[in-house]
Amino acid sequence: MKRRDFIKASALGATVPASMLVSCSSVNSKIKTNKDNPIILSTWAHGLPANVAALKALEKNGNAMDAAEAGARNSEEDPLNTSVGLGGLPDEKGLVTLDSCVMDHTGNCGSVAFLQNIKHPVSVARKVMEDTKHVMLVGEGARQFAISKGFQEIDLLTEESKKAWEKWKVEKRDATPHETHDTISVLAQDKMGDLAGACTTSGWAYKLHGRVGDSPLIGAGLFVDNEVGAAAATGLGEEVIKTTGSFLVVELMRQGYSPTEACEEALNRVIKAHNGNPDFQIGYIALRKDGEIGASCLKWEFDYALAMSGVNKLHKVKGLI
Ligand code: SD4
Repeated sequence: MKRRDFIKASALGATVPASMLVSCSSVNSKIKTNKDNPIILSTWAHGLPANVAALKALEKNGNAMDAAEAGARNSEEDPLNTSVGLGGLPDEKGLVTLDSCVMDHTGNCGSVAFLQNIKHPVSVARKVMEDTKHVMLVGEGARQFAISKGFQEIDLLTEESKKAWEKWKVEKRDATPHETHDTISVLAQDKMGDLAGACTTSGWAYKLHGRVGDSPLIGAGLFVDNEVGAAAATGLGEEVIKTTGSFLVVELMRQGYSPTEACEEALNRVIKAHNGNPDFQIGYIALRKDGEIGASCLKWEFDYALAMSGVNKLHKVKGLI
């Protein structure tokens, strides 16, 4: 039985012998490093300007973490993006609450959740990573931390997002994350071949006050393993959390799945859990250490922006079901 077939069979319930596990864990040592060929991979169409900002950070001698952060900041300050930072649609109470995380090539990570009134949660997440002994700060504590680090407080609700929320309050219609699907995840590989990622969102529009999604959760919204690859998610956070989606994608790549196959297999778990017919969207992007990239989504379509070898282009994948 080929390794891939064996792994698939074992996922269906067969036992994995110890010899196979040893063989699997050594697979990652065979993944070559893509060097001197930076790659930026981001979710959705606003990934295009995010990639440009990320590439600029690399040009200024930034590393993969600088690039991923710069890309995420680009969407956070765009008032037209209704799922991220400024202009992000608020929760049921009309409050914009932000979730974000970063992870670098050393396995270090930082995260903020339920953060309010700060324009660049991704940079606060990075400060948590670099300046504290912790991984995650939430709510009022995260806001106070941000202010202590010099971040300015601003009102993130724009005229447009306020109007949209007022309309929703009258209609009280169920909104779903795939209606306002603009969460940005940025995966970056610098010229040294190191990987890093960032994920940032205002989350599910009109969510319950206090709701936190997958985007600030390491392993769910984002995961980076510098030996293997990086992955990130967009879509219905609750379902990404239940399958530890981004971690799963990276682990599948470690086991020999290609980046696209890994994204698909992670989504297959969700499809199975929903009897073959999930009525929501999840999209994954994956960047392997050797520079191969992949993406997949559950339903409809999903756009991702890929910048490499001097070309920054939007690509589309069709849903698996
Ligand atoms: C969340 N995953 O808060 C985010 C939403 C999202 O594109 O990705 N929208 O669940």
